[in-house]
Amino acid sequence: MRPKSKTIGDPFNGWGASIIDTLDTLLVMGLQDEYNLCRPHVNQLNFHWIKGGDWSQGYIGLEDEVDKDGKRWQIGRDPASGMPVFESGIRYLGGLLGAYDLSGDQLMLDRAIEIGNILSRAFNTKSGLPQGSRFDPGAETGVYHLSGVSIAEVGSMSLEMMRLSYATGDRKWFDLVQRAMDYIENKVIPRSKFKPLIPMAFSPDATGPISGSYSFGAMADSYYEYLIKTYKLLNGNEIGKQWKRVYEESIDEARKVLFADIDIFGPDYNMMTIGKWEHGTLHHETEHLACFAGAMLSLGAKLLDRPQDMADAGRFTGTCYWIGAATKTGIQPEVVHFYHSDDEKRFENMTTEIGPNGEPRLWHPPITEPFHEDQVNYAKMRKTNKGEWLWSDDRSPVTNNSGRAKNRPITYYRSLIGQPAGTKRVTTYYINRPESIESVFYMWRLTGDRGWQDKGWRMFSSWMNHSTVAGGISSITDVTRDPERGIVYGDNMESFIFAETFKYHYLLQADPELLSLDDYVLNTEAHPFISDPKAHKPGFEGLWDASTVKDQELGARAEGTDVQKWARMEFLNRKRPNGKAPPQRQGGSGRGMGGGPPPPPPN
Ligand code: DMJ
Repeated sequence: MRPKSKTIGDPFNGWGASIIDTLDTLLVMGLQDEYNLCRPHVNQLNFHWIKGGDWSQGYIGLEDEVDKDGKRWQIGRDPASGMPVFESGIRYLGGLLGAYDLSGDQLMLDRAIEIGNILSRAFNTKSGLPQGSRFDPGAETGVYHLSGVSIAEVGSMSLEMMRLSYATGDRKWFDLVQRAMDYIENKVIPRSKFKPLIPMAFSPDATGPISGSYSFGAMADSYYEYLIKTYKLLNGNEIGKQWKRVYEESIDEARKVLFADIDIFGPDYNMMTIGKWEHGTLHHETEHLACFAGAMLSLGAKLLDRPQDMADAGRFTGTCYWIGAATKTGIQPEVVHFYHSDDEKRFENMTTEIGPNGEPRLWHPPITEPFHEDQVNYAKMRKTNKGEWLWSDDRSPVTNNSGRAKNRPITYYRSLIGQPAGTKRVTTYYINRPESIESVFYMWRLTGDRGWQDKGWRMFSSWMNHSTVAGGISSITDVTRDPERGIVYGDNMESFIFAETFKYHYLLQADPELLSLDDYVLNTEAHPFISDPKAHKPGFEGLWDASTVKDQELGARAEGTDVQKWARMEFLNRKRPNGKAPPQRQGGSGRGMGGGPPPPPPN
C-alpha cells in the first residue's frame, strides 16, 4: 500500500498480501473482530487470477462478442502471470498457516492447501530446487531447467511446506522440500569455496565450482534461518540431524569468513558485523536484512547449546541497534559500510570552535610544506579549472600550514567521519523492515535481559515519530537527514510491516507466555507454526472463538474478491478485439469471470 498518496501497488499477485500477512498478528493482538472481517476475503480469493490474468484457463466471450471475422471471441490461459514463488510461500502460505495455527480455523488450512498445491509445481525442476523468482504455475513444459537462482529464494520453503504436511497428514509437500535440501547438501555445497556456506547466487544444474559472493543479507538470509528453524520443526527426529549439521557447520564457517569486529570505536562498544565477502575481500557492511542473524544465532544457541553464538547474537544485535540509534531520526538505514580500523580516512579534523548553529566546525588539517599534488586527498579537496586547490566542504583555498591556523593555537581533534559515525557509505532509506527488532525480541525472550525491551521501545518511538502519515506508516528515503528539515516519505507500506514489524514490537512488550518460542517456530515473515503438533493442536492458545463467526456470510469460495473481479474485467477489456468492453449486464460475468452461465438478455 502507498500510505502517503493513499493508493495501492501490489507486486504479489493482487491477492491482498497486507490482509493475509496481518491475520495472525490480529489474533496475537486480540483483534478478533478484525480477523473475522478478513475471512470473506480469504474465502473468495481466486488463486488462478493474478492481476486479472488467469494462469490456469482461458476465457470464452459471450455469444455476441465476436471478432472481426465473426467468430466468437476467446483467449487462452495467461502464461505471463508470473507468480513469485518465495514471496507467495512466506507471505500467503505462511500467513494462512500461521492464522490456522493460532485459530484452528479450517478455512485457513483449506486455502493453504490450495496454495501449497500450486507452489508444488515450482519444484518440477531438474534439481528439485524450486523455481525461485516468478513462475508460470500453468505451464505444462515438463521438467524445468534453472539458470541463476538465489539461495534465499530456493532454500526458504521448508517450514511452510513441512508444516502443511504435518497439519494435513499428507507428506507430499514435506518430500519436495526435503528432496531440495538433499540436493543442496549433496550437489550445491560441495561446489562452494567456503563449504557449507553457499554463494548468494548460483546455477543449480551446473557442476563446476561456484564463484560468487557470500553474506547473511539479501539473497542469502532466510536459507540459514530455515536450517535451524526446520531443525526445531522436525522435533529432533532423524532427518533433523541433517539440518542441524548443515546449520552448525555454516555458522562455524561464517564466523571465519563473514564475522568481523567493528573496533573503530574502541573495545567498550563491543561491536561486530556480519559482512559481505566479495571478490576476495570482506566488506565491513551491515545490511538491515542481515540483522535477523541475532535472532537466528540466539535461537540456535539455545536449541543446540552454543554459548559463543549467544554472545555473538548479543554483540551483533547491539550493533544493529546502535546503527539506528546513531542516525538523526533514530532509525536504521538499509545498509551501512564501516571503515576498517586501519583506514586513516575514517577521521576528520574538527575544531573546538562552534559554528553558527551550535555545531563543531570542521578544521582543515595543516598541510605540510611543500604542498605536492600527491598529498592531495581527493575526497576532501578539489582543483578548480584555474589550477587552484579548494577544500571540498567550504571551498576555501588550501594553503600550506593551513591559513586558518595562523596566529592561533591548533585546537582541533579527530572525529570519526559519517553518520552513523565511522561509516564511509550509507544506503539511507528505511522501508519499515523488521530484522533488527526481530533480533531484539529474540534476545529479550531468550536471555530475559530487560535492557532489550528498553532498546526496542526507543526503536518504536523513533519509528512512529517519523514514519506515521495519514494513511498508515510510510517508508522514509533518508533516515540520516535532520527531521527538522522535514521527512521525505517513500510512500510505501509493505505487507511485512503487519506480519513482522508490528508483531515483534508488540510481543517484545507483551507477556512472554504469549506466542512462546517453546511452542512455535516463526517463519521468515514471522508467521507462527506449531512446532510440536503432538503437544499442541491449532488454536490451543484460545486466541479465536469460532462461535463468533457462526452466521458469517463468506461469499462464494474462490469466486474472486470484488477487487479481483474488477482486475479481471479490466484485463479482459484490454485483450478484447478493439479493446471494447462488452455490453453491461446485470450480474453477468461469463465463463472465466468466476460466475455461472450468463443471465438471459434483458427484455
Ligand atoms: C521479509 O519479507 C522477510 O523477512 C524476508 O525473509 C526478507 N525480508 C523481508 C522484510 O525485510
